[in-house]
Amino acid sequence: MSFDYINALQKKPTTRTPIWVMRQAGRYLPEYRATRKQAGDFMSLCKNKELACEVTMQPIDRFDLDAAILFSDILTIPDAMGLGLYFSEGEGPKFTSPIQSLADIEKIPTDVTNELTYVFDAVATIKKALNNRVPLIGFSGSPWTLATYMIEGGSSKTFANTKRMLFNEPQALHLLLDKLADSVIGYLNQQVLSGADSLMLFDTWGGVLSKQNYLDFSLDYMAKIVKSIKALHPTVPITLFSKNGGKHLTDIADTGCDGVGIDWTVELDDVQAQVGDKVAIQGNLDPAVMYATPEIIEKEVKKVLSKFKGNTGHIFNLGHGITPDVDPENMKVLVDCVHKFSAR
Ligand code: 1CP
Repeated sequence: MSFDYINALQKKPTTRTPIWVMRQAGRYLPEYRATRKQAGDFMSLCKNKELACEVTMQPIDRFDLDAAILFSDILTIPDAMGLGLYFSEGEGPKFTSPIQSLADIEKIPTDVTNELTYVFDAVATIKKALNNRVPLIGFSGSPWTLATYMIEGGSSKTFANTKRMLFNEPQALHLLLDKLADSVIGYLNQQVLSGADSLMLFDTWGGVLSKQNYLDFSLDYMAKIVKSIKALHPTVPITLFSKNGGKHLTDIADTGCDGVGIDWTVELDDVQAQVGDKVAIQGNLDPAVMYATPEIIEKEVKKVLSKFKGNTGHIFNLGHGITPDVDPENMKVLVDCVHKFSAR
């Protein structure tokens, strides 16, 4: 099997620039909204392997995408650690028992793979349904990003509690991050054993840290995960994505990862000049371009493609997830334009 998505990550020749889109399965698709309604709530959808498989396949059936991504969430690990995850309508994720002290951190378990078998079952079910059409991406949140949700008790704008712990009790935060890194290693290892062909770490909130704090509290733990997974599965490509991480790209590329995800606040040619010899680059169309007309989308796609030099090492994506109010027809325009204008 030869896939442009895997080949691009490994800098092998590709027939065209591969594309997948963060949140490609989700609320912008009417068929997703229907399955989600059938499941009841979001976590029930994640915990039902047939329905998780169904929504993973929906964008693959509709568009000519080059990879599928497991339908799940990054908050499965904190949920398995006993924090009580729930989704309140319109408010995003919440925890009934957020982390408030060192004592809370000492109590949480590290080996949670037994609580996450529903995720591995979903991976195996999706892998079978894909029947080698396209590769399957497994994923986890980064320890830092997971820690922010666990300490804030949900989404946050200021990360006040997490940063308070970072400055007042750095050792407590390091203990939590250590436990999370070990959990993530076990989690990703099981995803590969169940059929994931490639892995991605979402560090959505890495960009809110200063340089040294980013290195110490986010990147170090991602580097540990990369090293451990590479020792177990040397040929499985790993992509790291720190949103707003433009200042840290050379540090990220030095972890031994295969791909670096970038958002739209950096220029693809600058990034390629910095790290293009070491890693493949994933990105970086502004997700808001998806609100524009097909003609504008085509123009913006050409702009991104023209910034990358060479025939491999670029995986097209948005700089962050596709938003729920995008017209699905524009997703088709995007995918087809990327392929049409990058054919070798
Ligand atoms: O109502 C619904 O249907 C729930 C919306 C939703 C969806 C579709 C959530 C809740 N999660 C997901 C799926 C999801 N989440 C995937 C599936 C695969 C795909 O990409 O198609 C993935 C990879 C994630 C990862 C995820 N969850 C991240 C990292 C990536 C990113 O977007 O930055 C984060 C931060 C989360 C937390 C989360 N889960 C859900 C929401 C709405 C959020 C974000 C909350 C916030 O902004 O803080």
